[in-house]
Amino acid sequence: MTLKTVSEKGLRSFQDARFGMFIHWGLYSLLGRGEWVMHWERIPVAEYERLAPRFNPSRFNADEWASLASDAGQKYLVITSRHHDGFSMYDTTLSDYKVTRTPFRRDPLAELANACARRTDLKPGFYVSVLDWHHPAYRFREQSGLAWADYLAFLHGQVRELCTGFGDVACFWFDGDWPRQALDDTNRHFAAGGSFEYGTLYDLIHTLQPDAVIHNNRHAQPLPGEDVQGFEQDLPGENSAGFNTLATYGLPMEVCMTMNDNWGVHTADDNHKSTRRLLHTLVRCASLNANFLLNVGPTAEGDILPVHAGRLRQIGEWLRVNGESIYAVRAGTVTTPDGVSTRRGDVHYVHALNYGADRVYLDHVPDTVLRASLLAGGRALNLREAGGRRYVVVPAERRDPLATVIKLE
Ligand code: FHN
Repeated sequence: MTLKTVSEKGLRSFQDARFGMFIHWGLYSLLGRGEWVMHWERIPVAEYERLAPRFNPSRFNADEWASLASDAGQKYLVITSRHHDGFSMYDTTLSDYKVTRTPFRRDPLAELANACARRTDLKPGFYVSVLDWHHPAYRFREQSGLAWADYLAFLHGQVRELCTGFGDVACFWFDGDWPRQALDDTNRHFAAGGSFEYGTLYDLIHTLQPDAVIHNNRHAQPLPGEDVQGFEQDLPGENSAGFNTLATYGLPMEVCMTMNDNWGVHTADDNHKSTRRLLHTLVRCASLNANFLLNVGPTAEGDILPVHAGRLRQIGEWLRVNGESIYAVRAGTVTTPDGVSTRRGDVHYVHALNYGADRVYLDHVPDTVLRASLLAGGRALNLREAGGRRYVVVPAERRDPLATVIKLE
């Protein structure tokens, strides 16, 4: 079987988007101790299920989340349709363990997809955990008498629902299959009962949603049909999280990252990254041909934490002035000691991220470049040369404390 891939149009628009919002939201949000709370605290299935009758996020407003993403300059959002806890956050016909069977009764994925459809600048994407700590055909085949094929029918059936019920989807984001993970007595139930039949699954998506890219967070070499190579909590080439030992394989890339240290809301986690650090990560991603999918973990009431919303809005303010250097660009070729660059054709954008001195040195400037200017405001800069090296001087009062962009054309 020849595997399909995403359409050229879909891949281009995904890459052009560069910045997305990741949303981890589910029953675990009620406990406020991260999305792995069921596993870390060894909460039995029957006890965890008792969270469902408590789920009623009265302050959830899909248009507000969509408009925050838009204010941040994000072009797509990816929300957990079902995380490892097995609870479906949409009105699936394939399980009763779902959000529409809680007091909330509403379908947040449908509301978010509709909120995106009302705008022109945002598309929805869906996170799907292939690992399921709850499903009887994944974890409890012996007791339930179900077969692995029953789980596959559920997984593939849910993906079909997500492909057909929510309009245009930007991406499918799979998680929970970590081929290099060591198993022991605490996590033996993570092991799949057979193949996930990715070939069939990916062809289903590429047929029903030809413009949707497929990302599978396998922490391993991408398989045929996967359109994007992912990096979790690290830039390509870095490995602070321990997952990212891989080479890059020439595919478009996406980096996903938490704002603090957890994906799902954690009330004791105040280790929020600064706006500057988050923005620099976005800029560095763009300079490496990678998208940046920045996570928020909303509360069980349906609020995105104000501290996260604030950082998103600050990034958005910077993007409103400097977005030309981030959207629809590709990896840069000009180099600079204290920053990075992006490029669109013969136009180069150099991001001065840290100032060691007045001069911003520019190396590998192609001959096509005749002038330099500040992207913010358009003021011309003299393109000078000393000792065979090009440089510009950016006056202190013109520097952006977050990142200054020099346009070369
Ligand atoms: O276990 C998940 C985790 O909860 C979260 O969803 C992240 C997002 O990249 N992925 C897994 C860890 O690799």
